[in-house]
Amino acid sequence: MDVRAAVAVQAGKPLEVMTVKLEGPREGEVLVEIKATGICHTDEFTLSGADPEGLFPAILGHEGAGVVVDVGKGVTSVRKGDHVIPLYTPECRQCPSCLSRKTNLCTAIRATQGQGLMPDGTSRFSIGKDRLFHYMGCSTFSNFTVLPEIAVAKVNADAPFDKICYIGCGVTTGIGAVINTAKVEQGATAVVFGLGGIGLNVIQGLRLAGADMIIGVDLNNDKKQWGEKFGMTHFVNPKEIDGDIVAHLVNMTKRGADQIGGADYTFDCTGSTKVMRQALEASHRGWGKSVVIGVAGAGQEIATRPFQLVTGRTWMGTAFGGARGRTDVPKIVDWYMAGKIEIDPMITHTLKLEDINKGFDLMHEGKSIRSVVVY
Ligand code: NAD
Ligand code: 022
Ligand code: ZN
Repeated sequence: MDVRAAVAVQAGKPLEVMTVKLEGPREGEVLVEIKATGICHTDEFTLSGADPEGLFPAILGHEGAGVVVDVGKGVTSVRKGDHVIPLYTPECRQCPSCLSRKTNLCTAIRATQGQGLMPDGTSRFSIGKDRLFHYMGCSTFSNFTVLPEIAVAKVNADAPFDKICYIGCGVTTGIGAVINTAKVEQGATAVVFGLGGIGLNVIQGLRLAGADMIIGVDLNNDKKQWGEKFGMTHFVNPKEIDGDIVAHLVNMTKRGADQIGGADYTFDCTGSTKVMRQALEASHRGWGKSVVIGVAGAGQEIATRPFQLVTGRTWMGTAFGGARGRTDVPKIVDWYMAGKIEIDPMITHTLKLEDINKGFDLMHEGKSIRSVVVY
C-alpha cells in the first residue's frame, strides 16, 4: 500500500515527506495506522549523523500511538481496531531476559531491530526498488507502519492519541526510572539534572512516589517554572551559585543529627558525562542511588573516584525506565486517564507531518518540551 512518511534520506539532511510503499504484515506482525508521534532526541541524534549505528535511508520515529488495521498469521494478543503504542523495547515474555524478571531488555528481536529490519531480516518499506530501513523497530514517522506483535502495547481506546504517544518514550522513561529503576520511597530526597522532556517526567514520578524534597538543576532559568508545575520543590542553576554544584547540593540536602548531606536519589537527564559524575557525587554516602537516563554521545566515558562507590553509592542506568512494555505501558495510560499523571502541558507544539522538520528546529532552539505530529 501507499503511505505518507517523513524519510531520513541522508545524515545531516532534513526529513523529506513523501509517499512510500509499505508491505502488509507477515506472520507474527501487525499493521498499525499511526495517529500521532512525538519527536524525541534519538531521532535527532540519528538524523544528525552523530549516531554511528544510524542507517539510511530510513523512517525514523519511535514515540507513537495508533490503531491496529490488520494482523498477520498467528497473531493472538491484538486484533483489528485495538489501540496500541509501539514499543522500541519489546516484551516477548519468553526470552531469558524476560523470564529473568531482572530486566526489561527483551532479546527476542534485538539483532534485526538494530539492523533496521523486521525479525525475518527484511524491510516492509520501499521506494521503487530501494528498500528503506525501519528505526528502533517502530518507524512512527509514517502514517502506517508494521510492527512485531511483541512490540505493541494494547491500551485504553478512550485515550487521546496526540497525548499518549508521549508514553511511547518520554513519559515512561522518566516515571519508570523513579518507580522501576530507583524504586523511590515516600519521604525521599532527590535531585534531577536536566529539566527537559525526560527530567520533567522524573519530577512527576517523584511526586507520585511521595518524595519530600525534589531539587531540579538546569542551566536554563525558564525551566524553574516548568519544574514547579510538576512537583519540584527547589531549583538550582549551576551558573548562578558560588563554587561547586556538588557541594551546593550536598549542603542543601543535609538532614539528621550527623548533618551528612547528599540526596537519596539523583537522576541524570542531560546525557552529559560531566553531569553524570555530579549526579553520582551529589548522592548520599552509604545509600545514595544515581540513575543515568541521558544517552551520551558515541565513545564517551564516565569517571569518578572509586571511593565514591566504596562508600556505598550505587551508579545505575535505565532503558525505557525499566518498563516492560506490554505490561507497564497500558498501566501508565490508565494513570493518565485517571488524572494521576499529567501529559498535556508538556506537549508544547502540535504539527502536521509536512512541518515535521520544524519540530527538530524547535528542539535545537530549546523552545519545545515535546513536539507531536498528528496525522
Ligand atoms: P532536553 O534537551 O529536552 O532536556 C535536557 C535539559 O538538560 C535541558 O533543559 C538543558 O538545559 C539541561 N542541561 C544541559 N546541560 C546541563 C548541565 N550541564 N546541567 C544542568 N542541566 C543541563 O532532553 P530530553 O528530551 O529531556 O532528554 C534527555 C536525555 O535523555 C537525552 O540524552 C535523551 O537521549 C535521553 N533519553 C534516554 C532514554 C533512556 O531510555 N535511557 C529515553 C529517552 C531519552
Ligand atoms: C529513546 N532513547 C533515547 C531517547 N529516546 C533510548 C536510546 C537507547 C536505549 C534506550 C532509549 C537503549 C538502552 C540500551 C539499549 N538501547 C540496548 C538494548 C539492548 O541491547 O538490548 C537501545 C534500544 C534500541 C535500539 C538501540 C539501543 C534500537 O532499536 N536501535 C532500546
Ligand atoms: Zn525517545
